[in-house]
Amino acid sequence: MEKNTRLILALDVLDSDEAIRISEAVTGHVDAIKVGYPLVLASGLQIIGKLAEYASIIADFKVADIPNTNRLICEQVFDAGADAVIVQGFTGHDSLEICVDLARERNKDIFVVTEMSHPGALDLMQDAGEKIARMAADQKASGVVAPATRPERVKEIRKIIGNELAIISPGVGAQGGSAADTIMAGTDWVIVGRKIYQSDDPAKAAKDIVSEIKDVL
Ligand code: O7M
Repeated sequence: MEKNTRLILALDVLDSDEAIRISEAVTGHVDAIKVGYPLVLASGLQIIGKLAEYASIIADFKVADIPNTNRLICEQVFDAGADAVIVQGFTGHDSLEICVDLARERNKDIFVVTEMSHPGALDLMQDAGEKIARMAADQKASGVVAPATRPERVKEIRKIIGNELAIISPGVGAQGGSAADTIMAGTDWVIVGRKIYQSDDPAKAAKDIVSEIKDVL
């Protein structure tokens, strides 16, 4: 994934025509489009190949199973044209390792969820987040997912993983996080969904976030 605008669009719309229209509109303003269950369940896995015409595709399936099942999932997602897959880290080293090995064979990326952005992540996930970040670094995953709603946690996670791994951060806009604060905390890319795809002018919404990011770099 090229690091140009440092913005990833989370495209959680349910209609494939709308997904294509928005992707076309934001071309050049985003470095990647994150596609997850909402869009894929509504429109089929082939949407990944269609959207790959506009940007790199990160498939957000938060893969969280035993190693064999994880491999079967990642193979299909890479075959469909995704450049990266997001996996959960809490399932442990073997479940992660099989995904990272497969991605390496295929020259693709794996991003590992550490601590999530919503309030409920404090119930259980936060305690495990730093250990998961360390595991992702040990396994040489491409990067981790850390919360834009808690820039101080992004800073902590950056200290743990160093500069070899990337950080991608959701929670900007609708969840209250700030793109500028998250970039300053050490994230590489912010992930933004509703603030862009629910806007009357998604291209302008994306452009505005990119200028906010550029202002603090
Ligand atoms: O900007 P939003 O809130 O409309 O969308 C945020 C997107 O990021 C949405 O697709 C969420 O599923 C996702 N996300 C989080 O919001 N918080 C997390 O902690 C993790 C993710 C995510 O992308 O996980 C990989």
